[in-house]
Amino acid sequence: MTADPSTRPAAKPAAATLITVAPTGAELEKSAVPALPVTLAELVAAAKECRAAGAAIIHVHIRDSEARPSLDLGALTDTVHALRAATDLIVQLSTGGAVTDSFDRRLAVLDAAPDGCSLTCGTVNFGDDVFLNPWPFMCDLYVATQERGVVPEFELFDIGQIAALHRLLDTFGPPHGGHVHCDLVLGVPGGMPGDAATVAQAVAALPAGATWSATGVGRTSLPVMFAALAAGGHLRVGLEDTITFARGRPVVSNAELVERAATLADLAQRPAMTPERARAMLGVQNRN
Ligand code: KMH
Ligand code: ZN
Repeated sequence: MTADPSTRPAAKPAAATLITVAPTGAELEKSAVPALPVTLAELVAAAKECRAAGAAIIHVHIRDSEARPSLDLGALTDTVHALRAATDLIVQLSTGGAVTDSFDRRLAVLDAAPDGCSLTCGTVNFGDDVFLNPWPFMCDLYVATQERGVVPEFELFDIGQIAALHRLLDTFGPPHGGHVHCDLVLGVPGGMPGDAATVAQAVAALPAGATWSATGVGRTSLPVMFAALAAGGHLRVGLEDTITFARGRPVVSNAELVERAATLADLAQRPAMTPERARAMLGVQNRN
């Protein structure tokens, strides 16, 4: 890693909270989680509700006609257009896809011309599976984002991936838009644990000037949310990561997770950020 955390200036706490909603993911079955938006109509409806509740970014995975995860380019392009027509949310497409997706198909996601995309900074055990992100693929994807003018969000599932992020920036320079924004994903079985100490450890290792959000998978959702707010970070919520609102009570909709995040952000005196303000922070171009 290039930066010694002890010599970096303390990050200025953000005055507002960027809320990202990850409504669908690639892992859950619609039959097991009926609230999961899997059609374009369901996704657009969820996006509108989540925007009204305080979200500024939507992290998108799509499903095919049988609700299976898909990276179909035509459908991704239609999805980007539909979300833009219906909301002013920043549209971030997943390049992680499902663990079974090939690198070529994951790279081709950028052809759908989203505002942003996820870029995971290393391979990680993912439950019983492996989520593959070898260094050459990371490089190809990063350079493609720079060439296409897509703003990457660096997904970090483990502390070691932060070293890979530093290496990427040192090798290829800053991202499109000029600003580094990361998403700490904690609590994945095989990744970093979802607790406050790990949030603090990860944040201390991030590149100077980077902004970050955090999401805790499953039962780590609330501890990670509180830790992120306490440490001046931003939030990601949604059914991709959390299907239980409280013990024994399934999540009813993505919007209720965004509402809860926005309420906590209000209490922390850092209310939800508008998409317009998020665009300025992240270096995402205005579409108009
Ligand atoms: N579905 C996971 C294998 C991303 O969207 O970039 C990967 C994932 C990360 O969800
Ligand atoms: Zn995802």
